[in-house]
Amino acid sequence: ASADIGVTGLAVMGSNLARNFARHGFTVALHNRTTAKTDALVEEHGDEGNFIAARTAEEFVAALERPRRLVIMVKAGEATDAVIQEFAPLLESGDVIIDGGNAHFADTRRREKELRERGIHFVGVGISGGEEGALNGPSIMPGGSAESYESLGPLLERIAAKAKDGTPCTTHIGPDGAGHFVKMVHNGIEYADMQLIAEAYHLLREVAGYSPAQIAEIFTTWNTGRLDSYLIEITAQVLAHTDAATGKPFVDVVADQAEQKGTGRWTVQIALDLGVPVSGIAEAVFARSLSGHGGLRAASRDLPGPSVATLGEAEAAAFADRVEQALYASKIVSYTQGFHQIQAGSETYDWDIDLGAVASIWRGGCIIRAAFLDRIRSAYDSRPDLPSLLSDKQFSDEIGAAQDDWRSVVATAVEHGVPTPGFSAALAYYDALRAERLPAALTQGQRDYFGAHTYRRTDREGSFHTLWGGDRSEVSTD
Ligand code: NBP
Repeated sequence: ASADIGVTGLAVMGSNLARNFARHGFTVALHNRTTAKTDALVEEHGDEGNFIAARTAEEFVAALERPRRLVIMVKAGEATDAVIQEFAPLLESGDVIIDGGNAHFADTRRREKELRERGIHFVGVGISGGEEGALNGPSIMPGGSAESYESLGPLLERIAAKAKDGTPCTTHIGPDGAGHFVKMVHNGIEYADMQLIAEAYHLLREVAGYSPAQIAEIFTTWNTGRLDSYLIEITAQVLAHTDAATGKPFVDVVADQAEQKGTGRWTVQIALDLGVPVSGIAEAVFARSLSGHGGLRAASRDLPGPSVATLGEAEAAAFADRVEQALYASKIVSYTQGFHQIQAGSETYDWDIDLGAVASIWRGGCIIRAAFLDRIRSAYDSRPDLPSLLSDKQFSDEIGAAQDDWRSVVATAVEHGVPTPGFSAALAYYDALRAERLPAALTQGQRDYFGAHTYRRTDREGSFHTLWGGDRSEVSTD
């Protein structure tokens, strides 16, 4: 046995991850259900490092040094369970199974528990950065036991992306499903970020009358400032691209129906279970879903909208500056909501997640990497019990400075009939948090009226009910 680590499941992600390990000097055992893929990998990339190709599960396990470290990179769901069933009987106490697929964290919790009872460490690992990241350095979010990280961590730190200051973009997130949970919320934030960028584009196009090429330039400029991020950078490239077949802007020949694989939906489903208001992520998921209802949209095309003229050239430039403010403020809110969800998950499942460390490992390798994450990291590092990102002085000052423009952009969007669910939801969240009193008091009154659900008072302890159907006197229900 001489392999430092093994990878089973050699589709695009597994192959690239195996090559990444090998390029960093690790000997990597390879296995795939269809052995032709193993052969192809060795044939095409065998010269990049030390690989041991295994044809059977037994050969694969025998190739691994103990304690064995075995990465599963197969299709998430039933395939993962099938592979675990195949390998677990061949392993020994202290060995580590690593699931790098996009598993639901609840599945990871179940698998971890089952394998722990058999003495095997099971580490659910969130990996972000797509194929390119897997090969050249992803952001890696491992869960599982602290003991397993001792064995696995040094390898992950070698292959992970490095932030600008050289820190590896991986850390032990927390026990059992913590890594996959954080990866899920990462993807939810990614949905929200993409939606906000899409709304900014839509406003610049519809309200200010800019062309995709002009908007590409605006995004390129934004990318030199506080919005500096991978997603803004690629947005500029997509908008600047011309379709070869028609000569039209690429964005105008792509069908406007966004698809999704499900991690955004999971984020919202779990947020509902945890009672965390992630309205920005939810609006992003719904916006993709609405775009996909082609029939409904076609049937609604004749609904009346406002008749407002596109802005003139001079106004357009000032409007673009305001959109930058609105985008930045809304982005702060999305991250505030996402980190709230991680905090809530951490409390519910006893994960003790370090939020500053999460921000730190998202600084490189992953889709939401952004200069902005450095600031989130310092906000949590200087105050780990920060109730919310919006309580950080620097963020609250910035959002305070942006708010007039943010409101003006949302108002303009409404006047022009351009949908901005992300911007609007973020602003509503901000205003709701700020409010001295919310109409929730009235909601409680209604609930007490029709369902005797009781209410608490602002001036006295206890629980009360008003006899709405009788003399409307108040009774204590404690
Ligand atoms: P796929 O998700 O397309 O899975 C293909 C692999 O699963 C092949 O190796 C296939 O073996 C194997 N497999 C299947 Br399907 N059923 C199996 C079974 N019952 N037993 C054993 N092996 C089985 O590959 P991928 O796109 O490379 O993604 C791998 C994992 O990484 C997924 O969980 C994905 O969600 C996750 N992920 C993907 C990305 C991305 O950008 N693509 C990013 C981050 C995470 P075969 O060759 O014999 O059919």
